[in-house]
Amino acid sequence: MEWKGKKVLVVGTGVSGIAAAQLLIQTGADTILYDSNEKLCAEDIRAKSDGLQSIQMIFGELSEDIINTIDIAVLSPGVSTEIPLVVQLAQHGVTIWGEVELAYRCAKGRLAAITGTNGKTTTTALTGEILKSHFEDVKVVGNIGIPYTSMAPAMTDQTVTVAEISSFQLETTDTFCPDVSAILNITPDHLNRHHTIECYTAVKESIAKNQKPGQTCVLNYEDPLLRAFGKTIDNYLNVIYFSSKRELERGLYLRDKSIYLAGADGIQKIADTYELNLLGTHNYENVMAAAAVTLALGVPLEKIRKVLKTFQAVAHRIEYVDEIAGVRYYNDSKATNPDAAIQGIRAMERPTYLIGGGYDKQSDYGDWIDAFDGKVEKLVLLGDTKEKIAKEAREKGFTNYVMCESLREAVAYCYDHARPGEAVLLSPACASWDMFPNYEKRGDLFKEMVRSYGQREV
Ligand code: UMA
Repeated sequence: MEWKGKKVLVVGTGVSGIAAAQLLIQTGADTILYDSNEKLCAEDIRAKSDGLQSIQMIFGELSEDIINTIDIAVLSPGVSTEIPLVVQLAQHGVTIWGEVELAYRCAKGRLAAITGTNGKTTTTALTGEILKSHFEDVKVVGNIGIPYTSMAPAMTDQTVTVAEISSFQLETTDTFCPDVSAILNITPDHLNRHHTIECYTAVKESIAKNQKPGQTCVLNYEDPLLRAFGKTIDNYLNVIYFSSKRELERGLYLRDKSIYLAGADGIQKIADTYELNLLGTHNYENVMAAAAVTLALGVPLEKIRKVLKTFQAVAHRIEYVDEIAGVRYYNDSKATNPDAAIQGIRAMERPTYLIGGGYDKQSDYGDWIDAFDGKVEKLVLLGDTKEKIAKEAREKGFTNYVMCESLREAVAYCYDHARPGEAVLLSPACASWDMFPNYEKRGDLFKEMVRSYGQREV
């Protein structure tokens, strides 16, 4: 490995940092594991992670003396390239890679990489299931929760990998080059990190930046940014479009509740939407993207059709939890931005107690509030953004909200007030990081509370 014997600094001790450090140690790098959180304890990290017994760990400040010794820094996705430490490392001539870049340099076999503002976890999970129906060795990695570095050492030339790749991860790629890339959609998100929609779009589109002639890029034809991007790459890449709004001469499209593939073999039906366990137009787009990616990797259409009929929605995405005293509870904790939350409220067919608010990513909530469409019985707000959302709601004439201090209080409020025939939806339109380590923990607490109320009713 090109980093053998080099001094490598891993920044972040979350799942990515730990996996990156383990890979580096196995492959002969002189590794330091660093985290800006000075409250962390080396013994705790060693106790829960194999192979880190003799690694140097530093928390809090990183001294100039140490920085001077570093050859390569591997950043966790949550670490921005703009923080003073990373700027300082770059000024010292240190090579900066993301955890994904490190993994890619070590990985083998073929790779499909999926990005987009929304739908990437569902699409990646579905793509993984389809690939598993045809290939022996399939790995599903990335933002979905399994660090790419944790799987890379076990890959062979026969491995087929599907990676969910976030904008945070793309920011620090260099040679990363998937055989098949897919960009599902681009709407404003993570603007506190990427600043402008233009920068965010450029980062998302960089998933295809190293792709070579003949490789494939799957794009949503109905996203104006992506259609424009397609025109800039279709002279050398195999661009496959999908559309939920019109028939395409070539590509995949939704028409009259069926999904079709139009290509060299004419028009073939892939599935009727009633056969799918995924609901909503956004999910049909995810299905089309997964089918396009797996077709490009050589999976026969018949196998794709079979998996589509059995695949279930992923946890935390408009996930039905329980019905208690005539009230249905749904967990959409994965709606970490307004666009995803719009899909959550659109999917509701009952008057809804909507729990929203969380970490401030400087989003605009106007379109989300417009999508309430008379369905929101009460907006139950919490988190850093609660005042901001309340203000935007008032400006739009929506005043039917209450403020809560915690998710526990919000769920209790909904349980006390929602009546039979109504629904309670946790769909925050914000990340969870003001109150939880991640959206899964937020959704798990919601489900745990709902289930405990269910027990009470029995
Ligand atoms: N840290 C620093 N300095 C910083 C920032 C963070 O030292 O400037 C430290 C923190 O103190 C903490 C650690 O870094 O100890 C956390 O690292 P991390 O935030 O990168 O989290 P990981 O546990 O490594 O998880 C990451 C992804 N997290 C983020 O992108 C914020 C996970 O995506 C991903 O599943 C995992 O890698 C495996 O690839 C989560 C996510 O919320 C699900 N992603 C965002 C989204 O989907 O919208 C992009």
